Amino acid sequence: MKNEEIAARFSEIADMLDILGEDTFRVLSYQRAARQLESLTENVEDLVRAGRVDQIPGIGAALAEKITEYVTTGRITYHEELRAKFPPGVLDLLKVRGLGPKKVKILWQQLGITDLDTLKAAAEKHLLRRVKGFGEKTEENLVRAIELVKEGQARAFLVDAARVVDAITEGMKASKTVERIEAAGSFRRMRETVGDVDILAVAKNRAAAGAAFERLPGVVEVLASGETKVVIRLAYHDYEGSPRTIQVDLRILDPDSWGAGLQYFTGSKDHNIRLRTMAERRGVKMNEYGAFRDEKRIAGETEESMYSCLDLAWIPPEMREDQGEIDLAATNRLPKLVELSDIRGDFHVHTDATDGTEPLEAMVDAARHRGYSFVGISDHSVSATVAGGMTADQALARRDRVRALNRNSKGFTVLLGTECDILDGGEMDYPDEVLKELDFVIASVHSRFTLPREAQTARLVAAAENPNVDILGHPTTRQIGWRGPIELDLDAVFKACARAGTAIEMDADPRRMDLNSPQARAAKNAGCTLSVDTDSHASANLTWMRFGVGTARRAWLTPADVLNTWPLEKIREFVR
Ligand code: DGT
Ligand code: CA
Ligand code: CA
Ligand code: ZN
Repeated sequence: MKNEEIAARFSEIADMLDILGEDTFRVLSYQRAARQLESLTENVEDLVRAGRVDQIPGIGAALAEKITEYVTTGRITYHEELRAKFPPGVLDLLKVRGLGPKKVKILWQQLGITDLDTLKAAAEKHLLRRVKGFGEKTEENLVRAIELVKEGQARAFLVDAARVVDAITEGMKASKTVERIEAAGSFRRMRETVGDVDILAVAKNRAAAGAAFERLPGVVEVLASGETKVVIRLAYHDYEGSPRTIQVDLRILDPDSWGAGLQYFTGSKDHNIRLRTMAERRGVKMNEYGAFRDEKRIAGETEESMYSCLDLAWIPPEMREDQGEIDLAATNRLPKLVELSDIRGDFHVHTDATDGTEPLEAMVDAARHRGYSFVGISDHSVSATVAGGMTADQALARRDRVRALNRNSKGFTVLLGTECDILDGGEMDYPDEVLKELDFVIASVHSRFTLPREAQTARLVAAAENPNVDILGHPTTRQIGWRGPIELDLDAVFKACARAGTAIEMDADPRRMDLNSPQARAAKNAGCTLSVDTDSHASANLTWMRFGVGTARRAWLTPADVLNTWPLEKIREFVR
């Protein structure tokens, strides 16, 4: 939808006006409009076509015109005019945690800092601490915060890579130049971020396939254009609506090398090196064209053949990280990994009662349409003020509404829970009597991220040990490109969870992926149960489950390890 793209532009306009010191009222009106567009469930393109843009609450004639302009031309002239007033790079400064328009204005106009690199250099040379509003602590934090932004910019979120892959696959299929097409690389292995997208294809006419690839919508640059390999840079909007680019490699394979190519270009590099070493010991040479013994080809057409020629079972791509998977494949002990179709529900779903954008009933319907048998509603508790947390009374008042929904739905159950804040010392934000009344409780940290390691660990351990807490939400609180993990002895938290029978979340919000796959694997090995949730704030976010499951597979989890694959009766027992 164009909604996010326009919202991102309005919000950038607000920031630019703010930096330029323009009228607060105008800044606020763009901010408000951006929020309206983000929470709008209708597609703005439909509203423009129906001539109903000015009916969006909070959008006056001037803003309606800009929305129409973007939908019809793909640009907002006013946005571009404002952008021209800024050296490229200045707006990147706003992506740094701790920097708002006021501080960016000072950095740019008083110190002449116009991009992340010069800002980092200035912070390292301690040039900022004397500036009003900065100080020593801010300066120290900035260096790490800038690194996080740069890491975030260098790699795409998995959800965005998936959209790029889908668009390319559809575009190439529509061009009718390829007989076969599939994504390999880190995307196929479901890494939480993707450096570049690797696409493999089979084509009778290679030149025609290459040409079609170079002409795909969004191509901004052709970096290489050969018979077997074409490399492009593609523009796309990330899931938050911000414009970005990504490199895409297309490799055109011979049909009898398809399996070899798929195996080779899926990686990981470490997995491939281990495999090749094993092959060499058996006198087999392996490369992207096939497997060969004494110049004789023994495999290559299918990926299975590349493994079976070494007496190995086929290894799921998510496991190919050289973490012991080849030994398991050699002895037929590969785990039966959890699959998307095993998932019976989602515990972490917000509604418009707090910071979600859709009513409870809409989220419930969307979950039911995914074929789930339950959904857990987990809105914020009162201390989560920025997220519009609910009082205990408000939380409990929804019980009747949920009972009514459950009375009228066969085979589908709404569980009414909470995402309850963990307070400074590990106490819960709602009293025990309230937590007991709810079907389940996710406990999460949303404040005091900088507590020292010992205190932070004790805080999470206390929450995990609270008998009313069922799931520890996004345990490290890291956000890719924004905020590092809290200082924590994760092993101690895992032990506490295993002991207390509290599940640990794998939050599949694209920025969070928290726990990530190595952490989740450690949690499983410590005896914990995991809950793979989307932390949805809109019904469209429920689709993130695919990536949560991908990450769970990277952690070698089986359905037994994942709470939300269990039958509802067993789940009820667990949360009781
Ligand atoms: P990325 O793009 O940073 O997210 O990670 P990958 O894993 O997609 O890495 P990429 O795009 O450089 O290469 C794709 C796959 O191709 C990689 O996973 C394994 C294979 N590959 C690339 N270069 C080499 C190499 O020098 N040796 C071996 N054995 N495999 C390679
Ligand atoms: Ca790649
Ligand atoms: Ca690549
Ligand atoms: Zn949360």
